[in-house]
Amino acid sequence: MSEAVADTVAERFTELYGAEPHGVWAAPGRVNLIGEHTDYNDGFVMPFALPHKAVAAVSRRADGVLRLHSADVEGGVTELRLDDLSPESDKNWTAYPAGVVWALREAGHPVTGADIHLSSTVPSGAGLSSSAALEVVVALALNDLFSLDLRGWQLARLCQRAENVYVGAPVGIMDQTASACCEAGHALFLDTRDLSQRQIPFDLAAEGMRLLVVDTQVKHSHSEGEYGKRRAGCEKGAALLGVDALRDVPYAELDAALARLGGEEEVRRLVRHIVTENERVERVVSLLESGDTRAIGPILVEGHASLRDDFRISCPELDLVVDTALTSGALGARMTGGGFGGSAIVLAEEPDVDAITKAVTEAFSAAGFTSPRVFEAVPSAGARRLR
Ligand code: GAF
Repeated sequence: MSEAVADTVAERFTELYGAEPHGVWAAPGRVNLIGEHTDYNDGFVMPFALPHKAVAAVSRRADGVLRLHSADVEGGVTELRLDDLSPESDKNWTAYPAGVVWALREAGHPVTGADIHLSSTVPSGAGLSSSAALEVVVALALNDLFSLDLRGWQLARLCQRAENVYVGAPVGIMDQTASACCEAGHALFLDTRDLSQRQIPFDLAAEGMRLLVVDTQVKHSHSEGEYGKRRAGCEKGAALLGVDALRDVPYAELDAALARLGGEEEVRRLVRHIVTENERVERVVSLLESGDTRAIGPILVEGHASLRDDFRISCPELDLVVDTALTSGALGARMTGGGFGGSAIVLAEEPDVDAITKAVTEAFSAAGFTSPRVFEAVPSAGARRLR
């Protein structure tokens, strides 16, 4: 399948730039199974890669010019000079690939220019990391073409810097690491403090289950203020508690920590979410490792309640997916990703999938919401060279 996509993207590159690309690369979007908003608190996350991916045909240039084109956006080729790249100067999609080039050069890597044509099947604004996929595919291509010899986690760090500084979105490290490092058939247990990783086998089909993604079609953006406010609130909580990051508050000491926060009600809620969410990730990992996959369902539901009530980043559409899926027999469900819209995940027995999909679709229609997009998420490969 990858090869056909690679050929199509390479052919379009050749039409645009008049020569064949030096190579074609892919980087996927992700869903996060559990561990939400923990990544900028040095905590635990557990994403897996989607089959949906950004594909880039790329050639090296030596003249300090960057040319960018996307099959997914109206408009022609954008031409930029590397010396002119500057943070937060670009509010278009081009800021993602240009930001990666900027971050690589700023870190001292000898990138001298490139022609890039991109095409992505990761839905944008759906909480499925379409931005990280764009960043990582460009980073991996340039890593190969300029022989930079950077590892997946190093590329992820550079992509995060591109997004934080160049694009101006204060995101954590989960999405870029997921796109760069996930493996097919596995979820990635990632410690975002030191980026240590464990690939956890996650083959639901073999156990008669499915994981559905329900894209509510409510668009979100992390450069808008609410994500940054949550992040600032967590940092305030860590400062008030005298720790480097909320990761350092042990679950067993949560009550004492909350008591110390006194009247800081908003901060207390954020702290409670982060500390309990880290503990939920650890529980999910140990259940999956002991083969008790069905038992993760209720933990997903706990996670959703915490995001809805304590972190306050759900929305009526996400809550409706979770409530309807659960009353229709799902094993578990929760919002996934940054929140304020985007997607939910639903863990279900295979025979229940159609009934759950129908119930959610009908509930959306009855509520007057835009019809959701429902698809099965199969843990897929991370970033790689296609040709
Ligand atoms: C977004 C961010 F990009 C991630 O870094 C992470 O914080 C996530 O929201 C919430 O878990 O996807």
